Amino acid sequence: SRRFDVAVLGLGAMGSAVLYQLAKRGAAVVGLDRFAPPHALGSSHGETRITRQAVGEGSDYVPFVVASHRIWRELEAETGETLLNACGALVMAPGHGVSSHHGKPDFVGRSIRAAEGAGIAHEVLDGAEVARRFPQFLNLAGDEKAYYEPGGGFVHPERCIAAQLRGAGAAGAEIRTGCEVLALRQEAEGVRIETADGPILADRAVVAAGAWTAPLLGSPFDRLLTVRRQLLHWYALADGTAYGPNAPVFIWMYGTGDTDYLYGFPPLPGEGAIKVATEQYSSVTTADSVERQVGPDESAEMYRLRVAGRLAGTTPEVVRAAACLYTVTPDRGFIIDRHPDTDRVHVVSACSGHGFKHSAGIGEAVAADLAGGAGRIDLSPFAVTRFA
Ligand code: PYC
Repeated sequence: SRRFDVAVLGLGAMGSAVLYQLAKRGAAVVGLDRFAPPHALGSSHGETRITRQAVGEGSDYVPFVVASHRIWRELEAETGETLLNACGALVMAPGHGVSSHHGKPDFVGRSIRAAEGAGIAHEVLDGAEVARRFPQFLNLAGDEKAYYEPGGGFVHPERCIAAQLRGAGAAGAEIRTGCEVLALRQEAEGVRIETADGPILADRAVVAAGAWTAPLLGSPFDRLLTVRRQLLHWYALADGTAYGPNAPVFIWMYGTGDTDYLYGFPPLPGEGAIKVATEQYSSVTTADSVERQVGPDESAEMYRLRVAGRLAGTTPEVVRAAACLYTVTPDRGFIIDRHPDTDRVHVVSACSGHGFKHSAGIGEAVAADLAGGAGRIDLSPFAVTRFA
């Protein structure tokens, strides 16, 4: 059977980007997914994902998101589709106490410093200014400090994945959907991938399997990664007038507890609803056992505890809800590295709930790393050995 330069396992945010970039470079690539991406069973669905270029999680991430915006704009020009909506991004926390986000204390301050360090256009706003410019946020404490990035906003994850898979296919990639990988073994001359449809041989494999990474690879990933069920809720708007054309995406830490926060998106045109979410780190699940239905009680509780009295014009009527998986590392950073024991296997996954905005740029960086040449970004901050 045909032998490939690279097999990419998992075609979500990261896998579709890696496949696309490798195919564009002329590599003989095959992409495998157990479902039919873009799908709603992993971590890359729900129509919108926040993007912001001053990355409070760490300035090491900034080159990825900057590259991603460039790639999405290029893809938009090629496909005529809208992938990135730069409606602005607001990150806000109370001035009293210290609020963390994604495990990073003083996330607003970190975002400001990341913007200053990378020369990203931004404004620092106080609570009064936020209230004046963004009337959708109700009952502000008044002492807020906010980071506002006019070039931030949201991306459409399913469209980005579909565009990259189409681009990969057009550049010669073979794409096998409905193809479950049963085992992966490094041999002297390459890797052998056992699938239900027979073996695949490649010089290298890129595992971008998200929540399926630990079940596939075992140690050390089974020890490092936890899968967390997160919920996305869409609430009907009784009155959308507060969400004008400049309504930003937002991360609003309204308290100082780790999960005293909600994030959300402006309503999409014609939608009449607003998508919001929070995060939880108190329970773990697995990709195969997770409850993918969202109970009405879960959306009702979210509304009561976090949305009511905070977002103008909303009602508790649930238009839609979805469960999404985070694959989380101990420091809530990423893993982009060779497998510690099998150097022909690369792991590009476990993005701890803040990966999508970086995905197109990571695809480019990983392809450059594998193929050699332009577009290299220092990947050492994402090494798996940091957890040794
Ligand atoms: O990466 O901006 C982000 C984000 C917010 C909530 C989850 N991820």
